[in-house]
Amino acid sequence: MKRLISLLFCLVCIYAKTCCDDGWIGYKGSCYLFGHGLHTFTTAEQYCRQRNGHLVHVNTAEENTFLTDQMRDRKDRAWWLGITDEGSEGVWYWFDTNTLAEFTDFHPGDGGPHIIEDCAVYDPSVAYQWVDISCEKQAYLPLCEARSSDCTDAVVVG
Ligand SMILES: [Ca+2]
Ligand SMILES: [Ca+2]
Repeated sequence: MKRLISLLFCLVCIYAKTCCDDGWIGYKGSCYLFGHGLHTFTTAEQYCRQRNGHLVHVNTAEENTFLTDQMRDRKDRAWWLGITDEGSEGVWYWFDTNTLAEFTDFHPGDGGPHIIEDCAVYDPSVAYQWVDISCEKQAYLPLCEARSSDCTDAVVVG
């Protein structure tokens, strides 16, 4: 009986893990939205904020792989990352937390001290590695991330 109860509880937990708004995809405590429209960095970030998120903040290689797998299913499109080296050339900070990027996946030759390229996108032409680019270029899609809602915490209890 105890096992049955815990099984039922776990089913609830698994369901709870994907607590994301419609259209968002859940993965390990975050929700992701592959948005629409061609944006600059600033308007892409606004797009995400209007939906209670921010441009994607990639914490780990695992998260990056999850995202690039998703992108491969969405044709050859390029997506903004929430990252900038505006403050110090070649030193990349996450825009949502203003913290140094410990994980990056720049294509070789990209991500260096390029003065007019202070933002970055996932580029399908280089297998979705990151390419630095002008923040003003109105040519890329918004990829948003938000924390999944509190019900995820129930997983820890289980
Ligand atoms: Ca993240
Ligand atoms: Ca730069």
